[in-house]
Amino acid sequence: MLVRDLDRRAVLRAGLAGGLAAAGAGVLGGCDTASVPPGSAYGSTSARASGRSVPGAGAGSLVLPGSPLVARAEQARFTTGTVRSHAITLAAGEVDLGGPVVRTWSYDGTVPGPVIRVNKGDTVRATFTSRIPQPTSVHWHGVALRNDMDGTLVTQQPIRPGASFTYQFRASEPGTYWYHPHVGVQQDRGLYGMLIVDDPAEPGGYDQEWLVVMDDWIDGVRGHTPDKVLSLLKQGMGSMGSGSMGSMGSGNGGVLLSGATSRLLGGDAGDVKYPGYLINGRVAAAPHVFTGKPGQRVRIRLLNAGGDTAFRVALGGHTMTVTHTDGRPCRPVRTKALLLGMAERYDVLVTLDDGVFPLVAYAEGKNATALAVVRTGSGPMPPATARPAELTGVLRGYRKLRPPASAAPAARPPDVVSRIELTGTMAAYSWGFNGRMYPMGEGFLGPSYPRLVRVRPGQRVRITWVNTTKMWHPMHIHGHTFQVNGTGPLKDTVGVLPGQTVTCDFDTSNPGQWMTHCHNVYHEQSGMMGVIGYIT
Ligand SMILES: [Cu+2]
Repeated sequence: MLVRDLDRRAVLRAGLAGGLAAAGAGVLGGCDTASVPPGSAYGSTSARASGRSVPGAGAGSLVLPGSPLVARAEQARFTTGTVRSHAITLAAGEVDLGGPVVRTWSYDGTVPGPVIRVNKGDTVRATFTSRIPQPTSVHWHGVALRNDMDGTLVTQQPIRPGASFTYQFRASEPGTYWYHPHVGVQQDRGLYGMLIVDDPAEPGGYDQEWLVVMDDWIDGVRGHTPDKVLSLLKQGMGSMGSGSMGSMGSGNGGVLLSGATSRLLGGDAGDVKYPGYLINGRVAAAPHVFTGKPGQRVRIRLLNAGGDTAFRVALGGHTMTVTHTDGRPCRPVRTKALLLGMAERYDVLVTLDDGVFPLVAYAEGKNATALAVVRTGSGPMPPATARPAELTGVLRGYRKLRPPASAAPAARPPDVVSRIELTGTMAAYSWGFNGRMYPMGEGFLGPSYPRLVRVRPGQRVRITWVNTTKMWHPMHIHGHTFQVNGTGPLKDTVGVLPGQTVTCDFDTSNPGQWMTHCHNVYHEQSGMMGVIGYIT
């Protein structure tokens, strides 16, 4: 199996098993575990260091992206010395979604954007030249990379229209990642692509590999743009008039969604009614067709690149074996279907049967599907509306997913526990943490901005998300992999249902300033975002 042969040294290097965190105490200078004073953040942060009480000491100084600690952490990462260069242009223009032609923003004129693929330890050097009319940035979702290459507005100035920026970082951890802008709601246009970091030592055990990227689509359809959707949402769902739902393009009618519910999501399924749902940039009427031979084993890397839609995925006639959660190894779990919140990834293995099969992504609670097709033999194409029975066999929650012993972090009580309430309502569209909305309009945030959580290098941190809202939220932490609910899967994005409490444990082995936010792009851009700041 993949997991048995995982390179344990790589895991240690990432600090997942305490390796870099422990080593980092020396490298990074100091490991003061009782140093997060109450009141230093607007979350109810408390420090618990071996039962000691918290000193009311000073807050320390922030480790900013330009800090020597960031450069030193990069130097400590595994490297092959190989540099993989890419040049990508952000284009505004027409893209064919398999029939519908839309005007949108994309990387190199394709949706999804180019796949960036490197080996573990290679250096990614990607130059982005912007030909879109808004400032932008590129975030490398899930990668434990150097902080100044994280592509957020707390780590860099945005890339202006006409300008270029080169991201360069060591990709030291294998996995399924993706890249997208971290400015505004640009991600809900065509701006997303996959980053795959291969481990040459991993004995695949499969014959083929397929990439499956799901998306909800509205940009360029009948004059809609994600920016317009956001402004409609901010006017408040409470203002939504009745009787206008049927017609796209008349006022807010047809764009804002109410009454979409899903038991899997604990209630309200989403805010936006999309006119289309895509797999690999294609509508269901013109699906991408994967081909193979009966009996072949295929690794499928699944990504939900949507803005406001969870997808339930199944391959008709097949059972999937989950091998990776957000790019991290997990003990093999067999399931008929998987639910992916926005930004979540799963790698699965399937053994192909003989025939033609629908690979369906059901837009959870929204009564629509995206489609790809798997062909290994003769037979008619499945209908665009196919809904295989396997969709009902979905893996519920994260309880069955666990890392293998070789990848599990060493047990350790947290040094810092930060309880953060997810707050806000649909009616007011006032999403935030602990009742506070992130000040979106301020642009680049300097060191004076209050941090949601302050941590020091070498700590075990527990973030406890408490969802007080009536909606689910896929919560993402930049630059780190966390373990869900103590012994659960290793992830970087975790769905938190209404009323639920979910914990995320991670080691502070990657100094810098890291965004944490809901990956519903409209919630994020309405204020459900904050910064986890390293201090020394
Ligand atoms: Cu949210």
